[in-house]
Amino acid sequence: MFKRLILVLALVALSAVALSFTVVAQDAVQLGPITQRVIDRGELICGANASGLAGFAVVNDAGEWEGFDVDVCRAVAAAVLGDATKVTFRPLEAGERQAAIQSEEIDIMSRNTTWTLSRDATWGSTFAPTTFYDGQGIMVTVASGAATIEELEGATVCVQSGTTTELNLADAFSQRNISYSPQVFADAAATWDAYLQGRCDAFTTDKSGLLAYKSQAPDPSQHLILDITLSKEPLGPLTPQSDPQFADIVAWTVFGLIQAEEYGITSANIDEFLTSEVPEIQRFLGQGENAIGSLFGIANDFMVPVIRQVGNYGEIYDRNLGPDTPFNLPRGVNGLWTNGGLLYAPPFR
Ligand SMILES: N[C@@H](CCC(=O)N[C@@H](CS)C(=O)NCC(=O)O)C(=O)O
Repeated sequence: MFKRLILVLALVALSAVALSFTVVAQDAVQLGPITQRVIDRGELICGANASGLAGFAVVNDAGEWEGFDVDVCRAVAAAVLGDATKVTFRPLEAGERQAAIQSEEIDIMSRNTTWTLSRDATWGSTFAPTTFYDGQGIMVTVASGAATIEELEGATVCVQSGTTTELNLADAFSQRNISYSPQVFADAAATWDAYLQGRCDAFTTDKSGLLAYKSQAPDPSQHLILDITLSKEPLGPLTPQSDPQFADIVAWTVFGLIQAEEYGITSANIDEFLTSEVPEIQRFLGQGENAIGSLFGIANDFMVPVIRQVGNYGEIYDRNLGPDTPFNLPRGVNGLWTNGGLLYAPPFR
């Protein structure tokens, strides 16, 4: 009898402790200013590529934004608002990016933007995990006869200002003692037009950008992307640094896209996974008693609308850059770590 009383008292004490933890956990989650304003507005404002970058950010014939970078913003809208369509895209030229992040006229930027130390420090931004590992390349006309960077001695190179491209170009040529003259333009369309009009011998940007531009050339077969990579260009979304919680939401949405691919969870089969009894899957999808999204103050099962409406990383990649697109770009370093690539998500626990 006495033992039973002790047991009951112990259980009561334990549940009181558990209850107070629950209360503490709930109290602790206050929405940060960006998450709050996105929810109040019912829409995410996403900085995007201004001139349209095929495969990454273009407005299609139906007037809708589409592309790899666009889908990253759609995924974040689905995570925070449960609706991937609630995004307004704000076109940004390369040189407009710092001001757009600093003034917070955008909530997030997903615009072929390279993560660098100086941007992290001086833009007042927080970079999310890299969504596309890229590198800078060089394109020339087949007519130029050049096949290597060394053959560009004395060449004129078209490049856009406000980019890492402009800085890397100087490094790459001076390091090899190759003389060149840069033709620098503030907007992408002018840079590309100058190259097409023969005002430059070469055009340089991220290799993803080169593929996009080449696909839009009047005759793509007249252009050659040299077999050289000048730099590392880790591209990904970034947010103003005023709201670390929102930055975490963006980071974990990106990780969630990667993790969903690793688990084989797709927009087509997600319902089967919702009833999975595997603890790891239940946690990832915020099912049962597992606190996941609620720890950020958003829907506990935030990854469910993301995967259902936008798909996992592999689906996003294939839809925009994969075998059924004009790019047919192999995954390479943008594969999962389990396939020898660089994509790796930390545990959802
Ligand atoms: N990843 C590089 C380059 C990004 C970049 O802006 N590339 C140009 C290629 S011409 C572009 O997309 N411009 C489009 C625009 O400014 O609208 C960076 O972050 O600086």
